[in-house]
Amino acid sequence: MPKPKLIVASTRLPVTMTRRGDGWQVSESAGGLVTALRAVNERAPFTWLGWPGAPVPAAEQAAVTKELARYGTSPVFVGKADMDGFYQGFANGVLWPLFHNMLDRCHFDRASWHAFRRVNEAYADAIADLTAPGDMIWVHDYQLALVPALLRDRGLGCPVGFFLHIPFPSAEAFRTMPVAAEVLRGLLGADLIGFHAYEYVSHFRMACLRVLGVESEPKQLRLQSRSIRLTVLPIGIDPQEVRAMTTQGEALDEFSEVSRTYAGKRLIVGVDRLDYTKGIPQRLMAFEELLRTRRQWRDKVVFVQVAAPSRTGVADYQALKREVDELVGRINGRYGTSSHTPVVYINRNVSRERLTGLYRAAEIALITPLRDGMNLVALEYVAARDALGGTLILSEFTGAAHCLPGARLVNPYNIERVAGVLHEALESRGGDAESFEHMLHFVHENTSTRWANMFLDRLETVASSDHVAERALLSLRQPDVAGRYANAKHPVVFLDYDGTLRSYVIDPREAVPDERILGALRRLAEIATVYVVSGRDRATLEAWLGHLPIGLVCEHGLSIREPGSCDWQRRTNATGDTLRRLVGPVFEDFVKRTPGSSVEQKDAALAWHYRAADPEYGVFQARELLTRLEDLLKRKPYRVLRGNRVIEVRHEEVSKGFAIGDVLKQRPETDFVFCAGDDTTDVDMMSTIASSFDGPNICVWVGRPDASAEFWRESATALLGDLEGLARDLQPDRSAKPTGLAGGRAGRLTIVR
Ligand code: GDG
Repeated sequence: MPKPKLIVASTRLPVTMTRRGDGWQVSESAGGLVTALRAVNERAPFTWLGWPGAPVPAAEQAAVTKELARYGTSPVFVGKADMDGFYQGFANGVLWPLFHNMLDRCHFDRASWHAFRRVNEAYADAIADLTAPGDMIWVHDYQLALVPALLRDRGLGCPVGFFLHIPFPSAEAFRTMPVAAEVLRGLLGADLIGFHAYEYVSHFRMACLRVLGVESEPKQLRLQSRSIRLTVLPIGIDPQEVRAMTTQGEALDEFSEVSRTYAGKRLIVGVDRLDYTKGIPQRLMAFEELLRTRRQWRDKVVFVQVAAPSRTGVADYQALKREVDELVGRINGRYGTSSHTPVVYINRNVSRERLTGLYRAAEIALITPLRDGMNLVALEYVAARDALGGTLILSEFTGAAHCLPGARLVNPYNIERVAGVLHEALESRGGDAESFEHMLHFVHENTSTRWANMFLDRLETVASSDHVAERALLSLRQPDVAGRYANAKHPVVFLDYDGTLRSYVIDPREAVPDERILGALRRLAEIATVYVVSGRDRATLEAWLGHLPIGLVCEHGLSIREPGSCDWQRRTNATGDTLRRLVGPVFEDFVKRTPGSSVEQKDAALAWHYRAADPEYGVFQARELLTRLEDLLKRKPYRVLRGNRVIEVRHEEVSKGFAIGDVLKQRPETDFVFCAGDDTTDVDMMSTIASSFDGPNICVWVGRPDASAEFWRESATALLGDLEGLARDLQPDRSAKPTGLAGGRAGRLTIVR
C-alpha cells in the first residue's frame, strides 16, 4: 500500500511554467507558504496541486504534468476565459474586497461566479484523482472556498483542512453577497477550518448562523451529520532565514546605501503590495499630517514606501496607483527641498534580500492596512531588526495586531492619531526595548514551520477522534462483508431518511426524495424487507414514500406502517397530554419571550421551533430553555431532543430503537439486518441491533465514522451507491415465501457476482 500523503491545493503552484519557444520553462518561487511547507515534507510526502501559471493546450498537458511532477507538484489545467472569471472576476472582484470589508469595491456578476464554480470543480476533480485512502488534504485560501464541499460530494473520505489567509468579514457584510450561502456551504465541507485570529472565527460563526441557520461553539460547528473544528492559528515566517539574509550581499548593500544616503535622517519604512486594502493613501496622509503639524521633523524624517505592483490590469488598482502617485507628488512638492525628499516611493518589485536590508536600516515601520488577514511584513520587520530593536506602528485591523502586543496599534483611518503616534515614536528614540523583545519572541516561537505542523497535527487529531482508524469504510466487495448476507433468506433493511438517504438541505421541506432514491428503495424492496425510520411526521412520509412497497416509521418511532399496508399502528399508549401539562407552559412562556418562535403539538411530543426567530437570540433562548427542561424533567420518562433550530420533548418509549426492536420481534425469522443512520436518534437503532439481534448485520454511519456503527460511508450519495449495488448484485430467489406479514418481500439473496 502506498504511504499516506498530504495533498496541498492553492490557486498558484510554487512553480511557474512559462512558454519558451515550443517548450515550457519551470521557475520556482519562494512564497511564505513554500517556506512553511518545506519542513512538512519530513512528516509526510506531499504533492502540491494548483494552476501552473498559464493556459496549457490539451496536446501539451501530459508533458507539462510529467515535468511538474519532478517538483512534487501537479497541475490543474484551466482555460483562459474560466481563469479570468474565476480569478479576476469572482475571487478578486468579489471575495477579496468583501472579505476586507470593502463592499463598494465588489463587482458581482453571474458569469464570473459560474467560472469560479467551474474552476473549483476542476480543483476538486484533480484532488480526487490524486487521493488515496488515508491521505490528508489541505486547501488554501478564499479562491478555493468551494473545494471542501465539492470533495465531499465526490465521496472522498480523507480529512480535509482549509486555511483562510485573509480576514472573514462581519456577517452583515458577508450576507450582502448574492451567493453567500453557497460559499459558506463550500467551506463547511472541510473537517477543520483555520483562521489567523479569533475575530474572524467569530464573524464566520455568526455568518453560519445568520445565513444558514447553523449554530456553533467557538471551536466547533456541528452539522447534523458531522462536526467541523474551527481553529485560530496565526501564520508565521522563517525568522532564521530572515536573520541569515541580513548578513548577505544584497541586504548589506541596501543597508549601507540607504544608511549612507539618509545619514543623519530618521528613517520610516512601509512595504506592501500596491493594494487598496493596505491603506497606503491614508498612511501617506498621516505622514503629511506629521510634517504639517510638527515642523521639527520636516527636514529630518524620510519615509520609504515600497509598493510592489499587483493586479495591474484591474481598474481599481490603476486608480489606486494614480492616487498614490499624486499624494507622493503633493507631499514632496510641499515639504521637499533641494536637498531633502520626504517620501521615497518605490513602485516596483524589490528583492527579498533588499527588503531585508531596508528593514534593518529603518528604526520605525509604519504598517497600517485598512484590513489584513495577518500581515507578514510586520513579522519580517521584527525578525530583520533583531537585536537592533525598533518601533512597529501597526494597524489594529490586521491579524498580526492580535499577536504582537509590543506594537503601537493604530486605527489607520484616524489620520491625526497615526501622525501623533509617529511623532511619539520619533521622540522616543530607539523604541521600547521590552516591547520589541516581546515581538521578537513571538516571531521566533511562532514560525511558519510550526504553524504548518500545528495545522496538520490538528487535522490528524480530527481524523483520529472520528475513529477513522477503528471504523471501516463500507465496501460490499469485501468477502467478509458480502459473506454476512450471502445466505440470508429474510433480510431486513432499516434506513434513516434525512442525512442518510438524502443529504441535508437547509430547508427541510426541500428534502423531497429524487428519482434515484425512489428507484433504489423500490429495487431493494424486491429482495428485502425495507423500513424508512424517520423523525418526520406521518403525512410527509406518506406523501414522499407512501407509494413504495416499504415500511415506514414516523416521529422517531411513534407509529409504524408495515410494507404494503396503508394503516399506521401506534406503538405506545404514551400520549402528549401529560407532556403538554408539564412542558406546555414553559414552551408558551418562551414563545412570548422569543418573537418568531412557535410551539408544535405532535401526537406524543411537543416541539419549540425557533427557525423564524432572530438567529442569535434564538440560540441564546434555546440554551436557557434546555436548562429549564433539564430541571423540569429530572427523573421523568421524557427525552429532550435538540434538532435543527427546534427543541423537542417526547416520551422515552418513543424511540427509533424501540420501534425497530418491535419490528424484529415480529419478524423472528430475520437472519440479516442492514441499518444506516447519521444522527443521535439513529444511535438507538444501532444499540437495539447490538443488544437484541444475534444474527449477522451491517450497521453504517453516514458522513463520518462513529462509535455506534461498525462501518461508515462518506455521504448519502455514497450510501445510495451501496443500496443500488445491493439491489443490482443480489437476486431474490422468488421461490422463498413472504414472511407472513402484510406485504413482506423478504427473499433469498444470492450473490451473482
Ligand atoms: C495574504 C494575506 C496574510 C512585498 N513587497 C515585495 C515583497 N513583498 C512580500 C512581503 C511579504 C509578502 O510579500 C506580503 O505578505 P502580506 O502578509 O503582507 O500580504 P498578502 O500578500 O496580502 O498575503 C495576508 C498572508 O496572506 C499570509 O497568510 O498575512 O494578510 O492578505 O512576505 O515581504 N516581496 C518581494 N518584493 C516586493 O517588492 N520579493
